[in-house]
Amino acid sequence: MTASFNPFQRAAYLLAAHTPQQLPDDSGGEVAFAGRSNAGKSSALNALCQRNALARVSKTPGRTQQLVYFALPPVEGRYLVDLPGYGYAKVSKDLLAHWRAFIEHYFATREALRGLVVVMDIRHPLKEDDVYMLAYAAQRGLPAHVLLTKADKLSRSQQAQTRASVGKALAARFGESVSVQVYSAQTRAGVEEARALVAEWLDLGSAMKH
Ligand SMILES: Nc1nc2c(ncn2[C@@H]2O[C@H](COP(=O)(O)OP(=O)(O)O)[C@@H](O)[C@H]2O)c(=O)[nH]1
Ligand SMILES: [Mg+2]
Repeated sequence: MTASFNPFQRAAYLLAAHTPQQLPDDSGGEVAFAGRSNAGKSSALNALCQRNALARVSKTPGRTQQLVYFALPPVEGRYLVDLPGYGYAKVSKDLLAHWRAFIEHYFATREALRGLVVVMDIRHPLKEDDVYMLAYAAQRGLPAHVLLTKADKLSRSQQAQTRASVGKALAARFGESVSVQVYSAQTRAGVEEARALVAEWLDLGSAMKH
């Protein structure tokens, strides 16, 4: 069996930032992962990295309000960033305001940010907060990519239908800067496609040769 090379396989927890001051040096390259709580973001990250417990898969959503950085050894200065899950009703107003301000600051100022991945449950795509996140990226001229995850919950034809309608809505709103694919952490469908795109954004192919 030939497994294709996975540059994320050695991904390792680096730090969790609650404030902008705690972020790593803004000199490398990073790709941020966003999504509603329970959309399947942690599972999507784990599948991407071919790891079981890199990002914590949780039954109690919305607890963590921090930016979690994963390093990508042996390459230095490249990160995957797990953004806090949003859309969770039980978060207090203060925490929500703090989180919004932090995320807006992050998107507005973070030079290292190369692209945004928004993870959506394929059965509930394009909620208001998802569109906000995509708009933050678009404002910066950053590319974004949508993972329609938990695809295993739908039939093939339903998957294709949702992909097409979400693609159309995204193109109308954001033009060509946002792409979309079907994904499943459970069956690994679409994992290699996502890996290839994130690796390209991070320029990992050439970074590994040097
Ligand atoms: N069937 C199915 N369930 C999934 C998939 N991805 C995540 N889940 C489940 O959805 C729930 C939330 O997943 P998690 O990754 O913690 O979501 P997060 O809150 O967005 O990080 C968990 O019960 C996961 O097992 C998938 O691709 N297929
Ligand atoms: Mg999570």
